[in-house]
Amino acid sequence: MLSKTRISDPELYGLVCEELDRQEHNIEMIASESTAAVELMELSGCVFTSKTTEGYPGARFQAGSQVADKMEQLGNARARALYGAEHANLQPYSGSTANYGVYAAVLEPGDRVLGMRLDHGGHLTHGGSANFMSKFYDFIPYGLNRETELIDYEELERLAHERRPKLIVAGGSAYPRLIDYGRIAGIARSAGALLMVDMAHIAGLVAAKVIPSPVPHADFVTSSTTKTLCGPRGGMILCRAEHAKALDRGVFPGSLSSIHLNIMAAKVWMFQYAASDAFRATMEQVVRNSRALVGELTRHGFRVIGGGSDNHIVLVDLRSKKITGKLFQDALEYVGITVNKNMIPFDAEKPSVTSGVRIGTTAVSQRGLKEPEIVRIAELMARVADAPEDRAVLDACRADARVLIADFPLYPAECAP
Ligand code: DSN
Repeated sequence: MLSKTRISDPELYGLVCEELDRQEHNIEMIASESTAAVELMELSGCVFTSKTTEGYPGARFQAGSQVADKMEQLGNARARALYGAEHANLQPYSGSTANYGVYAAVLEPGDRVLGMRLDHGGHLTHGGSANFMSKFYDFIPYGLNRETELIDYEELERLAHERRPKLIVAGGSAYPRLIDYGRIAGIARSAGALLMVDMAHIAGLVAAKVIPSPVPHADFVTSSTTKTLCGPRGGMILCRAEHAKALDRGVFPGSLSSIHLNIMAAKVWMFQYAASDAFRATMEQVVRNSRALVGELTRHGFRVIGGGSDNHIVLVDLRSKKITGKLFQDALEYVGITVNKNMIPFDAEKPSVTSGVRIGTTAVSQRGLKEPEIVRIAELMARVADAPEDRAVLDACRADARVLIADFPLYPAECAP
């Protein structure tokens, strides 16, 4: 791969090599990341890149779209089969634009929407004040119960009945436990609201049937395709047949234009892979690794938000260690363990500092790391937390981290990009 770029743009080629080297030698634990299969990179750069098309199969705005039609139909069929969904739309460019597609399909300016607070584990596009959606719609936030650190379903129900939203949005980007979709669907029905579940983070675990699916409960299910689903950087939406027409209009022309057919091709491959036994085994290991990490971090004196993890996310409260999320993130990065600082519920720190970190187990599980390696990673994290500014300790941890990850190549030697 990149044999032409190496000649035509050595400077850029060098940066790609540098990034490959970084990924190869670091322990990547950003919860929204996965490692792209070689096929995903091949397909993301395939000839579909050159084709412009808008609209839907059989009703395009550009000629020459017959092959694109077949490809999109194949992908839609695979997505529907994988998730048991009545309708699929693979055109969104990302999880965020998937959410915009649903909003465009069902909301009018000023409509009310209930979404989980960003600082309690929701997402910017669920009503975050910095996101431009909040200028158009009347977002009302719900959050977590202070004691359990689980979704406060009573508050959600009360808000739904008092504020009568048109749409309830469930799901988030830093929620480590299962969500009771049946309960939220019941609340939505009783309040006359539609339900959208954003399963961006957990789409792979759902596909592998390792955790419960929101699809039977929700009117719309949105997702990015790059997190636990381990696909390309893109998005998708599933919905009930009754909403199919409105949804498709909400995506195109409602919120997006021409399709990224090359990325769509990679999604089509991803759906086939996500139906395989190998993928299921990886997803099972993702959850086992998260649970092992919870156990080990707790043993080392960290406090885990929500009392544990049912998915790929471990959200850690660092206050018992008397360090901030930023300091811990930066110290771990130096050591070669990549995580991100993250607000914890009712956090007193600023978003740029935070009292927590979010750790994800998808990419390390893809590389083959299992519980024994998680024990070693947790121990490294504990050593770093105890001396985050001691260069000698960090250097020793860095050496140990490199030894640990060296046994788990990122790509087989014969197909390294
Ligand atoms: N929402 C961001 C995250 O979860 O990291 C990006 O996808």
